[in-house]
Amino acid sequence: MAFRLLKDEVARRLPAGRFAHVLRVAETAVILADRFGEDKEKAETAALLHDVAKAMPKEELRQIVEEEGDPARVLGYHHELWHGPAGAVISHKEFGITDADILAAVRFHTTGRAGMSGLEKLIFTADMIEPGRTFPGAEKLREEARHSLDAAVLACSAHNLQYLAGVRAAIHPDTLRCYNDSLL
Ligand code: DGI
Ligand code: FE
Ligand code: FE
Ligand code: FE
Repeated sequence: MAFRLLKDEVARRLPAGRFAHVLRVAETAVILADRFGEDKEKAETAALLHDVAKAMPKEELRQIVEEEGDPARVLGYHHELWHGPAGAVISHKEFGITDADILAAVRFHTTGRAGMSGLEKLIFTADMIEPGRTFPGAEKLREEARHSLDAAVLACSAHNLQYLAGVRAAIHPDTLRCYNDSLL
């Protein structure tokens, strides 16, 4: 699917504010791909699709994740974690994406995981540092992403853990593994 069509189809599925975030993630992902030698087209495609399931009703998300057997075991955790896996299913089935790396980048963009590919790291990072993110500490994460993708993943991952523990949210095993793995 051409970017233009893909963009229109993603726009159709999201409220305007969320779609604007998706476009900023795509711009950020292309910059990071350039900086760290990743495939720019794959980065843009994965970024455009990363939140494609974000506006779907919770029960629809649950059904999609259940149907594929919940391989990442997200259903026992907060429903915020369901849109990545569901988005990967939709990217494959409805957008015809077959590239396993793009699908993994969409699937794991919220939690991260151990052993991420360059593209997965890039989408995980771009989602957190796109220019619309203004949370305390965002600028520090952008700074890390100026010189090293691995340093950026570690910083984003540490930020996530601190935030989640701060609000007493349950931490998904992949979120924790992402952090531990990025220390190595
Ligand atoms: O979809 P976005 O808002 O662009 O960002 P996201 O998909 O990275 O994160 C969605 C939410 O998921 C965010 O509020 C943080 C939360 N989250 C990330 N990891 C975990 C988590 N929530 C829980 N409960 N556990 C996690 O491990
Ligand atoms: Fe997301
Ligand atoms: Fe994220
Ligand atoms: Fe996002």
